[in-house]
Amino acid sequence: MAITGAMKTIQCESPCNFMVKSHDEKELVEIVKTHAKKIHNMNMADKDVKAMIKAA
Ligand SMILES: [Cu+2]
Repeated sequence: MAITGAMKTIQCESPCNFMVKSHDEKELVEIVKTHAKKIHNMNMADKDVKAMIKAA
């Protein structure tokens, strides 16, 4: 079983304060894209989401 890299987080810039944490960047991107669409009616590109990723 391999743990790849450090924990990564994304926090929503809007006042909603939505926050996701994962080791899996792909999973992170999917969760944030779904959130952006559902809550903010925003279509985000993968690269836009990746630009928001921070190491936890
Ligand atoms: Cu949000």
